[in-house]
Amino acid sequence: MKKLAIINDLSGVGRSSLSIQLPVVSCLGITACPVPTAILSSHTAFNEVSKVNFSDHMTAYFDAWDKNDFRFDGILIGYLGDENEQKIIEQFIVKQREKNPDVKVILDPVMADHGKLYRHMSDRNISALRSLAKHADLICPNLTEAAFLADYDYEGLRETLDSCNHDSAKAIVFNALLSALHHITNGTVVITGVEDISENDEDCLLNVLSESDGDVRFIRNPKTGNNRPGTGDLFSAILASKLIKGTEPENACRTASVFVGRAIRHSENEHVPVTEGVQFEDLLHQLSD
Ligand code: PXL
Repeated sequence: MKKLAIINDLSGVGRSSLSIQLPVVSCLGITACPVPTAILSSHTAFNEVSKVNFSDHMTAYFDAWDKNDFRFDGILIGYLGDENEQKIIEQFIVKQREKNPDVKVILDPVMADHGKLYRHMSDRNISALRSLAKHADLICPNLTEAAFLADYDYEGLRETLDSCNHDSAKAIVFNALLSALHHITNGTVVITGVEDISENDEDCLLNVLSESDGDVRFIRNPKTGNNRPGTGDLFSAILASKLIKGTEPENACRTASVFVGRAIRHSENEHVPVTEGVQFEDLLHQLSD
């Protein structure tokens, strides 16, 4: 059975990060090996949050893994407790690549959404994530994170995209942003969950996939409800699991985005409060089929 190391926070309430990724990865038939980056009482969209970073313990954690000669088929990185974790994670990646040159590193640069950094995030986190992106085979920022990584003005980018009526115009805008992102990573880039209106005037979520050979593809799904916390974590967990099982990035993105769309629709139908994320538990069987 393939093994995926999942480096992300453990948040008690709100279905984000490890809380959603562990069951999803297991359900996809992959052994999920968590590395907590921080322990939070809930994700940071709630008013009261208690947060403890794991950075002081992470080196010993990885050293023990190394001494046991644990090897992984993939490494999925999400929310960092603080920017000091970047170097420790980079050392872990380098050692794993020595043991297994085919290990796939997937970075979801979790730091922001809707034009704003999450609470506890700063410029230092942006630099740390830029540095980690150099080691990644694939990065999957949302539009805000892509703008921060590429040092673009988010509002300007959003306005320009909104003024484009056709995909050919949108492709020009995305190509410029993607070329900046390909300067910080040699890997594939997927810009996820971009709010979009299709050429038939339907609200949809757009994923923009760009492999390093320069081919850019748009993957659209109908918008099925409100934006919710944890959907990026859900997307990246499915994407990473599919990639290490050998699925091509485009198909992996399609599977991930269809499931995220269903989970959002189901959460709307069940009247789940937005801060509680997506109700995925009773849909998990659809992933294992
Ligand atoms: O889902 C992204 C995420 C992960 N981890 C923490 C968060 C968020 C988004 O708010 O607060 C702690």
